[in-house]
Amino acid sequence: MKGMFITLEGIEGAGKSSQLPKIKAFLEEQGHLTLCLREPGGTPVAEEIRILLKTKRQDDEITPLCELLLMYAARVQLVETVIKPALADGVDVICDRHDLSTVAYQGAGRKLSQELIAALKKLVLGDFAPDLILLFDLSPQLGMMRIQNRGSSDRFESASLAFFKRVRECYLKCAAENPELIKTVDASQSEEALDRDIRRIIKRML
Ligand code: T5A
Repeated sequence: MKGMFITLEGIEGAGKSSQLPKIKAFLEEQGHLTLCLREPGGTPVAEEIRILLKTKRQDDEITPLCELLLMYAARVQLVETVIKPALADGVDVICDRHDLSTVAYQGAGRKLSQELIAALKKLVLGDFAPDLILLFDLSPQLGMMRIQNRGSSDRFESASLAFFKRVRECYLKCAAENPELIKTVDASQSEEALDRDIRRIIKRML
């Protein structure tokens, strides 16, 4: 049987990485084999692209279009070499971010055309899509506070509050338009409460 493809989405600091091992543990309790990945990244090539994308630099500012293409270069490498083979082997894949991040960050955040992003997605991924998207919804103010507690910020974390407001609004609009696929959880709750909500959603899916 084919594995399930679950992706985690939301703004910075929403708690996706913190919940990832808990989701893995829950699926394994149910007897599933699971693989945890992140985007951009997850293969040696894609991890190098991740460093390029996250590093702040003064000498050669990455343009929004270059950023979009790098995201998709990393994604296609991960999907073709890791995600599709794992799913075909019956392994569940949980990925910290996937293509909805591009819609929210490069589309709403960087203001690139959503038509362009949809066309690129179709070209690169065809109909490949997650079985479930968990949207960790959090106010950008709270997300930024959590990030600042961590210390230095990367290229994305240095964006303005207005940028993250657009990203959040876009996520919520997509969730409202696709309620079967995208399940929103309140990421301002404690980690324990969030874990309970996520288990409930995944249980219904199983
Ligand atoms: N990107 C990515 C795009 O622009 N387009 C794309 O297509 C893709 C795929 C990736 C960057 O790339 C961008 C978006 C990103 O900026 P990243 O470091 O992977 O960079 O970024 P994030 O996925 O946002 O990782 P973060 O670590 O910033 O956010 P998380 O994973 O949501 O949050 P987490 O779990 O690390 O928690 C952050 C802090 O909050 C605390 C944690 O202890 C931690 O200190 N925390 C909580 N505190 C209180 N209550 C809770 N419930 C908490 N949960 C966690």
